[in-house]
Amino acid sequence: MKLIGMLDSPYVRRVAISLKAMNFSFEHEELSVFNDIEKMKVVNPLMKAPSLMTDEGILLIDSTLILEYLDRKCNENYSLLSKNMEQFTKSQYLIGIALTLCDKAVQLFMEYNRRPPEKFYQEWVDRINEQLQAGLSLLDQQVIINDAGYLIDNRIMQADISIAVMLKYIEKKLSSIYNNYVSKKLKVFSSAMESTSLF
Ligand SMILES: N[C@@H](CCC(=O)N[C@@H](CS)C(=O)NCC(=O)O)C(=O)O
Repeated sequence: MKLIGMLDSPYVRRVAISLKAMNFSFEHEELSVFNDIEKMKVVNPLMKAPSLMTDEGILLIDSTLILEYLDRKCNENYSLLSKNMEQFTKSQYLIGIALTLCDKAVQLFMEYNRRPPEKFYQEWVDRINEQLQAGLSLLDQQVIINDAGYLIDNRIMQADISIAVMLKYIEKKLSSIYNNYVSKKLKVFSSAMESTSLF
């Protein structure tokens, strides 16, 4: 399998970390959707990352669909989604918040770094800021770190990975949001995850 995309993308990173957690061997081609457009178009004409080329030569797009494919393919001991319905539902809930926060964080970064200043869209930026603050506050209320240091089970699962990569993206790209709106509990969780060998 080959993963295509840059690790500064939270979506690419969640797939890369999950591939390792699921014990897959894979190649990684670090192509940027902005700086390597011509090479990217050859791999994926839709110019989206992550893209995953399967061993059968099928190109999968969208981190959640890629992870669903990998979860079905992996040895079930390495699955990152619980078979227990209560844990699974909690996990999907937390991943939903994490992915929405990823979307909003990427959109805000684009507003500040890609949109021409004369086209700056203040109402949209205000809306995204409100969504980021609401999502981070909700996440803080909903996250319970267990004695093993994880959120769903006694080992790392997809919710842990998705929340951790989202927090790191915000820390690196939107430091004022991170400093002002990410709770102490979430910062401690992020540091703990980032210090593990998978990350
Ligand atoms: N929902 C998608 C989002 C992926 C995404 O937006 N990736 C960005 C890079 S961080 C991208 O491909 N941007 C280029 C574009 O949207 O045209 C996923 O989970 O994979």
